[in-house]
Amino acid sequence: MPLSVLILNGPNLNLLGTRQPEVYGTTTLADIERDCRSKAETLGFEIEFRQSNGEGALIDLIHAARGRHAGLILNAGAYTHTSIALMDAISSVELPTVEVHLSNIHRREPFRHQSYISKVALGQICGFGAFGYQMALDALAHHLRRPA
Ligand code: DHK
Repeated sequence: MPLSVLILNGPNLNLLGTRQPEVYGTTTLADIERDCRSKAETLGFEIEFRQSNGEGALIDLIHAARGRHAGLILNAGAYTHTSIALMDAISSVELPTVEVHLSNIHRREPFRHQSYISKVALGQICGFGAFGYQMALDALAHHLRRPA
């Protein structure tokens, strides 16, 4: 049975491609999903790829991932910087989580430097645009095959 990974995207990421392309690039979320699907195939993973603008909906998806997915890749958008509830959801389901951001949040406004997700994630990948999702899949594959 192949391992399954949930790739979860938060608010405003549905607008990728047209949203501030100088910050987030011109790749759409559909492009990212397509590239994640082919990368996952090479790694022998199944993936579920989702996006929601709602904090509660994201929390529900994380809860539902327990027992169904072996790991989580999360770009929580702006909730990264504000959501103790998302952080608690990840702790509650105990899923190995890789945090992703397209932009380098540490080079941006100070309010973006703080991440609640980092406190419960295996690690954070940021600043490499859409390629960060590919890196996250590799990181999760490495972790799941050789847990620390
Ligand atoms: C995406 C967002 O929507 C922002 O709110 C974050 C993140 C950064 C990204 O770079 O993918 O601050």
